[in-house]
Amino acid sequence: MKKRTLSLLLVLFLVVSVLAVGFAGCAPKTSNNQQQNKPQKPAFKPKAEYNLSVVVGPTFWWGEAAQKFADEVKQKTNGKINIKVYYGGQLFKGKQTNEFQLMSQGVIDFAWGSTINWSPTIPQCNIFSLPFFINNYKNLDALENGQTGKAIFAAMEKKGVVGLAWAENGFREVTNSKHEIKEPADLKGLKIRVVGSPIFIDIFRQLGADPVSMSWGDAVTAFQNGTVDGEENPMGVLIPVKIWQYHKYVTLWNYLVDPVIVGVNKKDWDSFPPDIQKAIKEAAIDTARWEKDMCRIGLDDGSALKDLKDHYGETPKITDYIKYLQDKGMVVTKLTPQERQDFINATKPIYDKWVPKIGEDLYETAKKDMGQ
Ligand code: X2X
Repeated sequence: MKKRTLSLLLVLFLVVSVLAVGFAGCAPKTSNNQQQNKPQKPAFKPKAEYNLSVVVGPTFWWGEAAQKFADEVKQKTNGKINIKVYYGGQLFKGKQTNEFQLMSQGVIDFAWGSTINWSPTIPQCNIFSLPFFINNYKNLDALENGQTGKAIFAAMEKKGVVGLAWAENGFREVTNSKHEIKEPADLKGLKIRVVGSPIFIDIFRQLGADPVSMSWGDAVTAFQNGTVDGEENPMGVLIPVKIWQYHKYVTLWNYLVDPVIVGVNKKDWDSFPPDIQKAIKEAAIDTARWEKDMCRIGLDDGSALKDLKDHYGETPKITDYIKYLQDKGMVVTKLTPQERQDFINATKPIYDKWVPKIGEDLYETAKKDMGQ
């Protein structure tokens, strides 16, 4: 009896062993190994709230787009990712050139930031600030979508920020309260507020003006108090800030361009599962496209207005920014090719100092992207 039980147990053991080996053989080996070796990633737990930094206020298209982005992210992630927009530079307490650094440290999670404000940390961003280098939207798009854009995003990523999309501030125009600016001599002695990036001080000194650098918040106070004679900004800022209240003259010289980048702290980004990353990236691209359209209405070949109507089903209130400024009483000056050439010649020395800082390679890459 005992012997029989023992033999039965032995047979049973053998059968179970054979079956177990058989099943193990059928199971996909890699997944088996992966399961054993891979450390279990903790389930994704989003922060209750992510913050987002914008220099300007909610009435600027740039500011409006940031809120659209936050809304779209919330909707596309079924409420999992909740972004709060902080306007007027609240997150960097006045010093807009600190925005990138704070984002790379994780104090700021997301930002819709100007390349001018980020260029003290990412010198490659100064490529957009070389005077009379980019000149039109076709060149700008070629840079952003080409190797130049890739190189800038790579440089950002090395410093802890992931670039999600290219939005826009725009081609910057010079305004002032004294007189028309048609040639470099007209800038002589004018006190011009410029942004914190040092290339702007160099450009305006080179042109004979008296530049003073200030953050945006202080700049608006300086316009109101008349402590500066002029400033330079794109339509997307000039119109919402109602620049005609302070300055009568605007010269459309398109001397340089200011893209806005939608960025996110890399640690935040890496914490998101792929489906959340995809949703955020799509929202960034979609809202950046809308914002670019808003910045370009009436200034491009008509594509921006058409895209707003066809893709977003929108007809904006103002469709001709230049006429709008004229209707508000501003004197709008367009340069003749010769006048423009005089400014180009006068700012050439800026390249000698700044191309080495930006990097000769990137400068050559940018020219290639533009087909030059
Ligand atoms: O400060 C400016 O002039 C502004 C609003 O255009 C930027 O943030 C670069």
